[in-house]
Amino acid sequence: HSADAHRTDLMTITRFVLNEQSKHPESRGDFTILLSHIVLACKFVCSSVNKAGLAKLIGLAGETNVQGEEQKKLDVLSNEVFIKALISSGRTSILVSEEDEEATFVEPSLRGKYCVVFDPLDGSSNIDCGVSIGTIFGIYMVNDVNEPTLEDVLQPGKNMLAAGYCMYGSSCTFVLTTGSGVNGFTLDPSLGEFILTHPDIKIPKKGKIYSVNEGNAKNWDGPTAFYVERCKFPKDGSSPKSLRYIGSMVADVHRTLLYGGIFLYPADKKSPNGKLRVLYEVFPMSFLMEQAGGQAFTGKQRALDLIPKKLHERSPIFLGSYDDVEEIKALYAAEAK
Ligand code: P6P
Repeated sequence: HSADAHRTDLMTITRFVLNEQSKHPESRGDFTILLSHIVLACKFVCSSVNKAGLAKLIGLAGETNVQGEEQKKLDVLSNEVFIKALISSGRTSILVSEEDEEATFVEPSLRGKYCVVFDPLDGSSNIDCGVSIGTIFGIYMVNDVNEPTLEDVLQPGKNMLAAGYCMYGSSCTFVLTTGSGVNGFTLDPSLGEFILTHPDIKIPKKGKIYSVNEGNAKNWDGPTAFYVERCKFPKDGSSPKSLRYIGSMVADVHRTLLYGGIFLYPADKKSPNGKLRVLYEVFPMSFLMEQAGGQAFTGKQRALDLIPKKLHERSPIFLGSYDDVEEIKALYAAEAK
């Protein structure tokens, strides 16, 4: 194969997932159908996010748009799009969204064997200044499709079958794991297809970047404060790490996945469980990090071992390069003694 042959070998996310499916002969293609609905919803959100800026600038957004309808906030619109797409896939039984206090139980005639937990537009407070934002999702198998219960979405993250995010930035990037590695796809707007651009992503074993909101330093506990201090004033004569903090989880995690380093949202005195939500922020990103050769830690345990008690509960999270997370684990272990 010459180099340019790869350029024409267009591997789309649809073909990629179908290839995965062919590895499971018993599969009836339910997951492939579910994922195609998630991908469609992401394409819609991508186009809405890209237009939002313009709509706002030329005054369409305001109170009403050209059709005189009330212009929906993007996160509300995104949530409706995902809920409708997931229900119409006929492959889900329970949906948990960051936007909805209660879980959505799909009506029996449209029920399927999957449960989807998602944040339809994470970091949406950053839209107006053009910072990248994203959709984050995780997929569980329902225990009994005839009797879906909240227990089906209060499973530890290690039970997730798949997880991913779609980042709406300078390009639209979809990153996915189905439990055998991590792959990245970039939307080609002219084709309307996600093309495989980052096959088999592996996070560097150790990085040179730490990513945390230093503005919370006053409230950090000992191990976090000590770790961050050591990032800035290394004792072993190595050069200090760089600080990169965007404040949009999908963007910060995507950079960490590709460049290496560590992303921290620790507990602090104000929020003893940190800020990020277990089901649809911590679990999907932790699953992706482990699948890419990194790790994810809550300050007490492996993030994916956590068993959530409430749909929207939070957890501190330290995720990224294997060796970097190992260092903070050692500091928390020493404190626990
Ligand atoms: P802080 C965005 O609001 C978000 O939920 C995540 O996307 C992001 O990582 C975090 O909050 C930023 O929080 O407290 O640093 O502004």
